[in-house]
Amino acid sequence: MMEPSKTLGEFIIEKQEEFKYSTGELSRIINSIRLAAKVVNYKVNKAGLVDIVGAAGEVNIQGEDQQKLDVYANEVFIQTLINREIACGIASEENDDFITVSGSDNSHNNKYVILMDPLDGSSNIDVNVPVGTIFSVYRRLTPIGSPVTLEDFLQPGINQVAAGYVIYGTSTMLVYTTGHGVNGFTLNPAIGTFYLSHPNMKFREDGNIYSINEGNYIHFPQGVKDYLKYCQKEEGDRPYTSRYIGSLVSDIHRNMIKGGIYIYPTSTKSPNGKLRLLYECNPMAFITEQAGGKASDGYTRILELEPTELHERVPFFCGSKNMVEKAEEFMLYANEE
Ligand code: P6P
Repeated sequence: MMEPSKTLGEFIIEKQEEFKYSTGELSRIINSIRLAAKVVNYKVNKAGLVDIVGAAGEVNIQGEDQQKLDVYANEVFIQTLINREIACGIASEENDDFITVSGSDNSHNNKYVILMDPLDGSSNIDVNVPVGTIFSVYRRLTPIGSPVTLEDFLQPGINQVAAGYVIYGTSTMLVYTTGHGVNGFTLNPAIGTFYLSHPNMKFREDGNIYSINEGNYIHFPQGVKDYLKYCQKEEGDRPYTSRYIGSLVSDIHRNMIKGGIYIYPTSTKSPNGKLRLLYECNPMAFITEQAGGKASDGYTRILELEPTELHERVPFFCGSKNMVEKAEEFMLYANEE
């Protein structure tokens, strides 16, 4: 008989000793993400029933004020993290400034800062396209017992102690790393339990999928234009296939499984790119590297970039190692001309 898959809870207990800090802390971090993901999943999957649940900003038939789903998701993740007494600070795409969490005893004794994009790609909800939650976890730098400061959030990605994403798709998955590989858990909605469905996820070194919004082609840097022409040329295993969902978590999740590269470059419309370094690029880069892939801004490793602002944007090249390196070659060559 097939061995029943391990649950997320059993996996956390089994892997606890890999988390280099206190034993209970990783559990509390991932367990709070797990709970919030189930709550948000329920709401996201109901979103299509607008006339029953009501569209955002309207009052539904129960007379409840409808929140925008990304606002709702933000509140669920923030409150769940606060309740678990694990975070001393939280930063979110939905909040201009970071949130100081003093703890129930007002001691500021919690040790971790969590940065997140609570519902990335939320504009896709109305057209039933998968969306995601992205989270990134650091140990605070400033003394325990004092209020968290901006310095605790502006850490390079190499300092992350955990990172992951939830993808609300045809099935809901939680995929995360604590620096010892990447594992994916699929929710069984009938019983509300996540099961280990994708152990030790790996990016293929090569792939034939490129994910980029070619509608911005004329605004791209020359190196990106040259790389796209390379992808589309009849030679060897090319032309590659273009697949772009417009939902970062979905595009990277597919590329990790099938092999591929995701690019959001600078453009004249987005001179620093569109994606946020701290709570989109760094966590996805940590996961990508842990799965054997590569992530850069076209020149420099994402995880080594020194952040200067909470919501700063960077160009993002992420995916199969050989594909990212080929794209970086074109970026370098174009700069030398
Ligand atoms: P564009 C969603 O808004 C997002 O942040 C990512 O999830 C996605 O990959 C990208 O932006 C899509 O941006 O400009 O192609 O619509």
